[in-house]
Amino acid sequence: MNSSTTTPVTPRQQAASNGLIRTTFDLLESGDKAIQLTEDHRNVILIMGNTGSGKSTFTQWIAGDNSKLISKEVKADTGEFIIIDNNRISDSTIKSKTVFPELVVDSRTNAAYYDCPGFSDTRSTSNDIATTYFIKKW
Ligand SMILES: Nc1nc2c(ncn2[C@@H]2O[C@H](COP(=O)(O)OP(=O)(O)OP(=O)(O)O)[C@@H](O)[C@H]2O)c(=O)[nH]1
Ligand SMILES: [Mg+2]
Repeated sequence: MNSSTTTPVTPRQQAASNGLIRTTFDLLESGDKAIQLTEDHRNVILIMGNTGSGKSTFTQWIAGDNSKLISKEVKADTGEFIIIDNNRISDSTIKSKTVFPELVVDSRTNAAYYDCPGFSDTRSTSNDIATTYFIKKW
């Protein structure tokens, strides 16, 4: 029998994959507690897309409290502005922001939106797994 096809796992690789599994389960556990389920809305709108594409900004604009949206100049005298809310919207760095789907209800129309975390999360594989899991679950 040829045993040369199997490569033994080093203790370092084992520790890394244990860490990944732990982080993933921690995220799934905290998401299950953090996500607000809504019994009041039979139809919800999922806002999905790549990370940094503007999902949180769009959700805040269409359904949230617009008074929290602030225009901020990226660098002095460049004329480049970004939209911030000091909470849900990312600050134009490449870091992903939204962790779990967040329920935003439009107080005027009562429409319910879930602002989802982005695909191709820049944080970690664990975040990508959690994103896929929560979007499928809800
Ligand atoms: N110029 C411009 N910038 C935008 C627009 N929408 C969002 N941004 C900026 O893009 C960046 C990312 O926006 P977010 O709304 O946080 O993106 P996201 O899709 O929710 O990102 P994740 O939660 O990380 O998946 C922020 O700096 C926003 O200010 C837009 O229509 N035009
Ligand atoms: Mg977001």
